[in-house]
Amino acid sequence: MGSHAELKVVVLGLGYIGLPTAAVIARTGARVLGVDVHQSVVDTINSGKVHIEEVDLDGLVSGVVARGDLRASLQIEPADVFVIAVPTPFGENHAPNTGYVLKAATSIAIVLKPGDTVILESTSPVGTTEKVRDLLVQLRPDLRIPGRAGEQADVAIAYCPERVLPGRILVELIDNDRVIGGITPRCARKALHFYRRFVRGACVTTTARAAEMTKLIENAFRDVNIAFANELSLIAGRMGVDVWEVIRLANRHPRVNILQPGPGVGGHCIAVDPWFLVHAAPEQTPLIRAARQVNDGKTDHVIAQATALIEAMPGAPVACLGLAFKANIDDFRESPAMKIAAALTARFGARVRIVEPYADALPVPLADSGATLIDIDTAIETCPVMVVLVDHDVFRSVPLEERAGKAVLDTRGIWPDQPRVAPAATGLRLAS
Ligand code: SAJ
Repeated sequence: MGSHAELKVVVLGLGYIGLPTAAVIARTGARVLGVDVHQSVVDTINSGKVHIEEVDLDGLVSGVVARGDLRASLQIEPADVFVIAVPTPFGENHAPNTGYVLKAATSIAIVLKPGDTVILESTSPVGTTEKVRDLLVQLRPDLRIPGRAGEQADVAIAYCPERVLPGRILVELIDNDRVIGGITPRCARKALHFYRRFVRGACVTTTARAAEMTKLIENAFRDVNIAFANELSLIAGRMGVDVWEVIRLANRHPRVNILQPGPGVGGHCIAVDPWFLVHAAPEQTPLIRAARQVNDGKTDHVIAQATALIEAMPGAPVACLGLAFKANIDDFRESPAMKIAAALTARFGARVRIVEPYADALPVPLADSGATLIDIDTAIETCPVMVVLVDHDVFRSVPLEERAGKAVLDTRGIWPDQPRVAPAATGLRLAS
């Protein structure tokens, strides 16, 4: 690795993780090239703009692009450090697809030279970094590749998972601890040196396999714990108990910390990553698999509850509050709220009104459904039925007097003072 001022870094994949990472590295004075397969993404970044919404990202990117520290291209170039941040979706039967990772590694092989470091950040099945290593062995027989050439390798290969929370990416990129897994200990130390440029959190080294598994179990931990909360919401619904109240009470125990129930689990990580573990060890993962099913089943449960409520109020306009996969962000992909809203508009058409302060227009799956996008004030004035799907702050702050007479299905527990009366025909309790 050269001195700080002249370090050259290539980041492959300029999405929700790659772009912020590239920009943060560029801010340290490294010369960063971002590589993406989409011309529009490359053009947007080279004009100093961003194609994704993330707090403070626009200002950071425009600054580093203006200074010439960040450029984007379709073409890879030689560098000292390569960071792979491409997607790892799952395909049929929840089998992880590492095709983009291996394609990125193939392109790196063309420009790789002695002294370089290759780091995989994409969430990956255990063993993927070794696959990258094997690919490089195959494509570059002229180089001594680590783990195949003892400690006398020409290049370093490591896995370092991103673990940032959408909405707090720039803060967490700097402050979170990092787990850095090397193909060899020397690889881990080389990668550690790179992360120390911009990470204030602790950087802990381990093996590539352990680091890969660490990432998967973090998100599986959260999925299992949300599933527990969602299962509690179903039990509490049957027993006529307010689930949020009992969770709050149980959490007063010094060793209990139950998460929040909701309409299901969305986003691109927590609902996906546990499948990587289930796929790799199907016999050993009954709990992780059940958690996935509980969380997906909660979305279907909410659709059934909302349908019963709306049918019990014939003709009344219905407001669906929120489409995003979680509070206070504009990301509608893999969102349970979106799935529920789509099911309700498919059934009830123009009776359904959508309130989503983070959308300028109805997203594609809803655009042709007859549903309309309205603001929260209009919803309060015109909709006797409300289905709360996202806990955006703007919804949370609606006082009781503005919603007192309404039939409300509150899947997020944002209105604890809402009278829990449902139209008799539904037989529902509206807390969950
Ligand atoms: N959710 C609940 N109840 C809760 C917490 C969350 O229903 O108590 C739901 C949310 O509404 C949302 C989903 O879970 O639909 C996921 O939201 P999240 O805020 O838990 O997580 P993400 O997907 O935004 O980010 C996660 C984070 N992982 C962990 O917290 C272990 C983040 O640190 C990871 O970097 C990210 O996944 C990732 O990229 O893997």
